[in-house]
Parts: sequence; structure tokens; C-alpha cells
Amino acid sequence: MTIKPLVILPDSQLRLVSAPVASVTDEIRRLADDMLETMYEAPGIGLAAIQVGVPVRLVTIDVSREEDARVPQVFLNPEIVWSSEERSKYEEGCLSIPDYYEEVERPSKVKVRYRDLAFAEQEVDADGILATCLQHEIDHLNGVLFIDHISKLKRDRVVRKFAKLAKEKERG
Ligand code: GNR
Ligand code: NI
Repeated sequence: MTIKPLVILPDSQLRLVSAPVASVTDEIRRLADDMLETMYEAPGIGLAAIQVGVPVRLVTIDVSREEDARVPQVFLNPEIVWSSEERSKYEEGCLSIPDYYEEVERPSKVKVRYRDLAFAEQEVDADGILATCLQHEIDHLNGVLFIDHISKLKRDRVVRKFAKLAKEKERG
């Protein structure tokens, strides 16, 4: 397993629409392993493949609490097939927008259809942090970031800050 470098705002790769996974190959299994290792190392509770520079519809999630009882989950081609009218607010962060947190309102519950690593179709009814995380990750597959759900004023401010940081890093 390999820890992969994270794609950081304002990298335009984050705006790509990722392609469906057509079948489970060794390459897909390796990518899922590398993403889990990268996610645990960060640490984060979720990761979309585009965050390691691969534009395919693969998401890893672990919303378990303790480090010694990991519950790694892999979602291929996840789609929201139902979402609740009820909304919840969560303070969200993103490994591609380090150290920035803001409240986002989303449906409290979702039903997600996806394929597992056997390429078998599955459905999960999610609420709480899993519902939020699945929606955050599925957004990534469509080139959408959590800052797209906050005010334009706040979004413009954080995008400018990260653009400036990238420029400074480039100059050294
Ligand atoms: O680690 C993460 N934490 C988090 C907290 C609240 C809502 C969503 C997330 S996902 C984030 C990791 C990440 O950037 N996934 O794309
Ligand atoms: Ni994210």
C-alpha cells in the first residue's frame, strides 16, 4: 500500500467529473487500498479518488470512532437514490482544503446505491455522519466541493487564500 499525495485547492482536477468504474481490476483494488491508507494517514473519514488525482467513481469511507477497530468501506459508482426532506447541519472539512471548516446543510438521511469490490450491487440507508460523508464524497465525483454549499463571500475568501498559498509555494 502507498500513501498518495493529495490534490489541493485550487487544483482544477477537483472540478473534473469522474468516470464510472467498469469492472473491478487489480488496478481498482490497488487504488482502493492506497486510498484507504492515504485516508487513515491524513487522517480523514472519507476520500474520493480524484483527491489522489484519479478521476474514477471510487470512494473510501471509515466513520468508526476508534483507531483499533477500523471499519474500512469502499463504494464504487455510488448514487443517491433517495434523500430526506429533513436537513441537518454539520461542520465539514475536506482534505483538499486543509484546515478550513464550515457548517453545511444537507439532507439528514440518504439511500445510496453502489457496487462493492465484488462488483455486487448494494444499497445502504445512511444517517448521521455517514449520510453527510457520502454526500460530500459523491459531490467530489461530480467536481463539487463543500465550499460550493456555503455563501459566495466565504467561498471567494477561501479560494483566494488557497490560490495565494499555491502561488507562494510555487515561488518558494
Ligand atoms: O475527513 C473528512 N471529514 C469530514 C467531516 C465532515 C464532513 C465531511 C468530511 S469528509 C473529509 C475528508 C474528505 O475531504 N473527503 O472528501
Ligand atoms: Ni473532501
